[in-house]
Amino acid sequence: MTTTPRKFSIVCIPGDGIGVDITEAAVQVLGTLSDTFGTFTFQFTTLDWSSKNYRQRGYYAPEGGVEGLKKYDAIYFGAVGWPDVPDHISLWQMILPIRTTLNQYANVRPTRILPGTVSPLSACAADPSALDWVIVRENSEGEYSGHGGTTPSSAHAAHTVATEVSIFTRVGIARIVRFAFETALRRPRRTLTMVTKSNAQRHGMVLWDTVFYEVAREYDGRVAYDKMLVDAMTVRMVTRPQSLDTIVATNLHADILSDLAAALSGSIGIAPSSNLDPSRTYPSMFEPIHGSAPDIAGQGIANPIGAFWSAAEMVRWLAGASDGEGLGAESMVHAADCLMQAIANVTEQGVKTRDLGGKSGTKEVTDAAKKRNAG
Ligand code: GGG
Repeated sequence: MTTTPRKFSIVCIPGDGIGVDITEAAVQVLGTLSDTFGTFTFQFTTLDWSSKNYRQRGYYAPEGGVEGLKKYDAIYFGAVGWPDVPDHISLWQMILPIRTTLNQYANVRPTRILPGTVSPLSACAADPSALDWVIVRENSEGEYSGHGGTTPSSAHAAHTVATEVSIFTRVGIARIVRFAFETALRRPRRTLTMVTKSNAQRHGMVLWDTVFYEVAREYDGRVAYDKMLVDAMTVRMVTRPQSLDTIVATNLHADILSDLAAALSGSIGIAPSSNLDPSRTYPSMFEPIHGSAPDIAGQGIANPIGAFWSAAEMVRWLAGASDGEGLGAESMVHAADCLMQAIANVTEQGVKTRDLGGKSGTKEVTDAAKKRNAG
């Protein structure tokens, strides 16, 4: 029996620096994957929303551009940031409006040690599976609310005062905590750790603690849970990685912890992320967590593994789209698993970029992943 392949329209925003290198590599790998399986196809559209664009025209996304993303099935994002544009401009003109406009309130960041790679943690030398975490980052509010101001408006005046107001809402906290519990339910260790700084920050962080324990009652007996202060959490990640599984934290705390997690797993170059709208009203966005790395951009040496892992997460997410009941969904989940296996085979066989201690370039790693996908 032949069935028509499921078709997905993917909008790629390579962005800046190595974002361009690794997005191109991910598109190639996704193409090989869909050819191999034959049950789904991707139609790619590329948008040049970049710092270069900003310098030439004064904007990253044109007016109405972010709204226009709603017509796609998913967004694949590379990296943003370039030395001649202040980082708060590149974040606030592009990536943050996409996350908030498209209701992508859950940012999911898995971390584990890939075969053939080395963690700096001694606890993982004998047992790499000791580090196997999913960090769930609140992605829509908190410290990234953008409220506050500077008086006088110049940051260079002798007595400048600036405020940075974090906004935490009961609705926003409850939905991300519930999402994290649901994630923990599907994990082998079924453990959730919630991270705040509620000893020092007595309003928003205390609201987080309160709402967390309210939601936790729904999961009593199904998920083990505990609470950490963010400073103590960094110590626990380094000294007792095996005691952690799923972690939920605010926008800023989880951003920092996930960079640490990536470094502890061997390199930030391998770390993926999914910006999800769990309601599936709008497209979700998939991007490696690393930035644009201007120092190695365009040299053919960027690690594309974080981009491939993000692509695998995109395929897994698209498998659950509403038209996918039955074999279509099963085949795509299998394809995502195969891509993850291909990544593991590539690193295990020593085809690694410099950040992982190897000598291969982006193209060699990409070709090796494509070959294993097709095999
Ligand atoms: N590919 C991810 C990227 O470009 N990140 C740039 C960055 O600094 N992002 C900040 C954030 O995710 O909050």
